[in-house]
Amino acid sequence: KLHVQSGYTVIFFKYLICKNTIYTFIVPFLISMLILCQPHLLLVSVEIFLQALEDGLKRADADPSVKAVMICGENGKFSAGADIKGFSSPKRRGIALGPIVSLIERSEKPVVAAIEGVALGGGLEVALGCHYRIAHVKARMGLPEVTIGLLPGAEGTQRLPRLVGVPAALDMITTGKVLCLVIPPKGVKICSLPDVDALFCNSIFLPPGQPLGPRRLSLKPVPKLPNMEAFLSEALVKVKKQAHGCLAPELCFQAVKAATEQPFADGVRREQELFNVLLTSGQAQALQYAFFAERAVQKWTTPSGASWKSASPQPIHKAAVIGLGTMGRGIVTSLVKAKIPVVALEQDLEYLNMGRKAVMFLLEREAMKMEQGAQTLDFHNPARLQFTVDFDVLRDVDLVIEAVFENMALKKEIFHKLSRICKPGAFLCTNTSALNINEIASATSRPQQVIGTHFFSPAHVMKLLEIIYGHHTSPTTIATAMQLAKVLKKVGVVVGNCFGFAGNRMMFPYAQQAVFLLEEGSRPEAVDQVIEDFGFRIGPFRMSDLAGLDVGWRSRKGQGLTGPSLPPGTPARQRHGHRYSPLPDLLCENGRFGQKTGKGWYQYEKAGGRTAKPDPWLHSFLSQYRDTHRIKTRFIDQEEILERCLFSLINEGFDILAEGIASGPEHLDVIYINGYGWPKHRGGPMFYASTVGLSRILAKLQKYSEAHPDVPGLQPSAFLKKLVAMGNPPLKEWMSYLSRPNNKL
Ligand code: 3H9
Repeated sequence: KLHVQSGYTVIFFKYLICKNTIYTFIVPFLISMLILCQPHLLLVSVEIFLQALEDGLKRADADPSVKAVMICGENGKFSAGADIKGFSSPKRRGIALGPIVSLIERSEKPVVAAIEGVALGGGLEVALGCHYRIAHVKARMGLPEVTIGLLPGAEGTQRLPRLVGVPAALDMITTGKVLCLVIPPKGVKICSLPDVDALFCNSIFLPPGQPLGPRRLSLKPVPKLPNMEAFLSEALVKVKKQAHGCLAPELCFQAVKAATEQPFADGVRREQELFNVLLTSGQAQALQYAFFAERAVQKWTTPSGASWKSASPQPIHKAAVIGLGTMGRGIVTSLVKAKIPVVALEQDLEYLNMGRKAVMFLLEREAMKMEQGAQTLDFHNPARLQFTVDFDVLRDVDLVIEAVFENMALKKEIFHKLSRICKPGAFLCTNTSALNINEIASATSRPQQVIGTHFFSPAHVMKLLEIIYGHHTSPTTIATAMQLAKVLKKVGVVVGNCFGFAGNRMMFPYAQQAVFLLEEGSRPEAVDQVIEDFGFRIGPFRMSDLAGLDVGWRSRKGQGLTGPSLPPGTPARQRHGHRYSPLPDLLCENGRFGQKTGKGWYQYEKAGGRTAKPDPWLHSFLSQYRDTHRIKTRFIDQEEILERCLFSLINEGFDILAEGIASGPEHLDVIYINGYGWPKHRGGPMFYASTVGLSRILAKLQKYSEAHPDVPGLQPSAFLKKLVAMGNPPLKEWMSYLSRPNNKL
């Protein structure tokens, strides 16, 4: 009879004693190296953990009354793997988990891993060393080392292929995906842990005295494939293609390949060699920095002293989205996926019907990707998703996201209306990529509940949510928007209010340099190539063609930089005394809006086509343009392309930090990695700057600004100069060199 007590280990222990067939020796497992998911969980040193595990195993082996060992976690979690912080400490680098995993496997007594919650990285490798693995139906397992620039370094690359075969092991190890491996048998409801244990234990331990040899994974051969060589070479091509210059996936591949070619012990040696290459690589440091940066930005603060510690989010039971253009459609889809009931509103029935069709199409596609998706999302149910043209329907929503196009007058009109109609507690969010949050908030009677939520396209896919507080935005409103980001499975980053906020503001000088480089002699494909070789998913011109050149054109017309409002006599290549390139405007005047028109910086097979081909028309247009403006064409090398684009972006980042728009360099890095395709293995622009060296960046900016004195984006930031003068301090100290936070709000 199962005697249920409070703790999981106790339940298990009692169960086995009652059965009177076997005794358990429970190794108290989750200490240091095994980090649990909750912040309150204990972190103890790797040394203590490994020693405890080794001592426990030896004691169990020596004690004749112990018949079996079970390794489990506490508080519903097995293990999240090695302490990632430990990898940067040279002292801790030498400590090896692999030999302990081998020790587990060599044990003469059956060792069982009882997995609940997560078993990740080193945690799963421990489980692979056990003779049996039992798992809760909801347990999640994976080897995510690749995502922090490493490979499973405790023999996991050698044991996993022996357990699940090469294709599945390669997939797991080279992508780091976390899987729910246990599928409940047909007709079995998902049961609580004690039931599952009982179920599995019977089959594992009976009959007692089963030989352990066949249970030791290191002794098993790697399952053969009829076409292993061909399979591996195809897999390598795929891995390389998806890596975008990141080293870890390819080395993960090499380690698994070693398992297919060499005996276990040699494979382990190869794994170690490759692990050490990665461990000391800058990429691992960058990826581990990114892991912690993503968590650090959750702990937001503002220059006025508001912070995550004191602010509580309000629950969002129902939301509304205004405008069903590209952004609105994605936002509605995101909310439905997060199971938040949504009202979707458009200005008239024609737009509403178009929007409804598009949203349904996106949701059908998302549902197909999900297991039991359609039922779970239930988006045909009007209580979950309602379409309307009537603002009155918004009376009972807790939060509204306005996503109409970037027009201040229109946005203000909508906010004025919302302020009258929505219930007093409702939060009003504006999805804008640049407009002034304070001005939008001024149209309402509740500016404290107005906030910017800048989604990235496609909004149901992109992870970034830039959250912009205005002058009057309350801490509760910020906390609620951050909570919304979490519920939508996005990374929320809180920033201050300025034109373009943090992300786009840094993007302006980058995009500007890219166009200036064309004026001076380069070509779109040359610039894109350099940026993509650096690791960006897509270069600035391919990006511009994808997003549509008309978007920026409309904005520049609105700012009076081009079009009918441009004062007559304005020089073609100058605005407000600074260099300006009319090239993008000229392309638009020629009807070249990018992919949607089949022509932009590139040519496409047809309107809406995706394959960019260099366009001879554009090349001759560029040379005519240079002739007209008497620009001497020169060869521009890769170094100059990279430096002018990236260093001007970084330079703007320093200004943003100095102004208190972002509260730390990690914020800018998280924004760039999650919203702008910055290669994660380079840690984000500010981290990259720290690896290049601030003095070098400053020297280069000085050189380029001397050559282009009319380009403000190349004038080195005062904050950058200060940091260089202070001796190039490490990134985590940068903010301490700002005498006081100076918010421009
Ligand atoms: C490895 O195992 C190498 C092996 O091959 C052995 C080689 C010899 N280390 O994410 P959360 C912290 S490599 C240090 O917000 P969630 C995290 O920073 C490792 N800290 O919670 C945060 O701290 P704070 C392979 C860690 O519930 C707090 O815990 N393993 C670690 O959304 C809560 O985290 C991985 O890559 C860690 N390993 O998600 C797993 N894990 O509160 C990485 C967490 O101060 N971890 N923290 O900000 C994860 O994927 C998620 O954290 C997890 C929980 C799914 C576990």
